[in-house]
Amino acid sequence: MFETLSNRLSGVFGTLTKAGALSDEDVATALREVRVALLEADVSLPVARDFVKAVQEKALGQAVTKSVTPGQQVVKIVHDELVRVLAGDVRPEGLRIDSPPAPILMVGLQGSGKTTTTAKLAKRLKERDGKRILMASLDTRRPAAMEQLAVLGRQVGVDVLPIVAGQDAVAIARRAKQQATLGGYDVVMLDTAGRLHVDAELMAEVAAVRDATKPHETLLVVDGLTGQDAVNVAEAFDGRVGISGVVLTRMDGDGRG
Ligand SMILES: Nc1nc2c(ncn2[C@@H]2O[C@H](COP(=O)(O)OP(=O)(O)O)[C@@H](O)[C@H]2O)c(=O)[nH]1
Ligand SMILES: [Mg+2]
Repeated sequence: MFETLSNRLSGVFGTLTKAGALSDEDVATALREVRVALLEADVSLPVARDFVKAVQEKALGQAVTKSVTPGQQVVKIVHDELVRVLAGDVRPEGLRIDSPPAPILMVGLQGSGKTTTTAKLAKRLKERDGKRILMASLDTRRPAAMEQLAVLGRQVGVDVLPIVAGQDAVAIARRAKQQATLGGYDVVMLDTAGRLHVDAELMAEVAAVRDATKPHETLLVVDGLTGQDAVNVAEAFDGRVGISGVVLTRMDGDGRG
């Protein structure tokens, strides 16, 4: 996403900085192209519109077209505004993992990267923060899912709750929490089953696990290539289950998203 976007913006800015004196018209044309570049990078229409409006106001306020290097000024305004939008106003807090064992519930659609992210996060908490982690797979739907987490656990050197055949998600979650208390773990990570789409059954199961375990964090894992639909998924999960954070996966992927 960022490569495509930065290529497009470089093109727009190249024209601007070469132009020397700028008319209001030049600025308006450039901003139209900025808007198209944002939309092509799958930025939502309201965000792109607000962005261009904010840049426009700042550009007019600083009487850009009368300055000596108008093109560079517009580029700087766009740059500052991009930084502002991407960074947001709030600094992210750390995970609430004091008062052990702290349950972290991982939720999301099937294939979004929950199991992979569970192992990645466990590795990081172990290595960077020196925490003792227990991971448990609540995915009773896909036969290989529990084994997948067990394999990842061996890879990153993190304990995984032993598999007991026939237990449902809530029973496994209870067993995981109990095991984490007895074993003196700092964090117990609960990797849930996903669905292809948001549906009532999935939400009911995740909500039941939440009620049984009282997670300190509920992290929604979303495939970063989903684009705008990620917002709908996040709203659905937040409305029904309540989420405390979002993890975007496949940011190493190409193109949109
Ligand atoms: N490229 C890439 N692939 C990922 C990433 N996260 C997960 N995957 C892959 O996506 C597939 C589904 O991931 P998985 O963790 O099993 O998803 P789950 O169904 O939500 O548990 C696997 O093949 C993972 O290797 C990521 O950040 N980047
Ligand atoms: Mg999984």
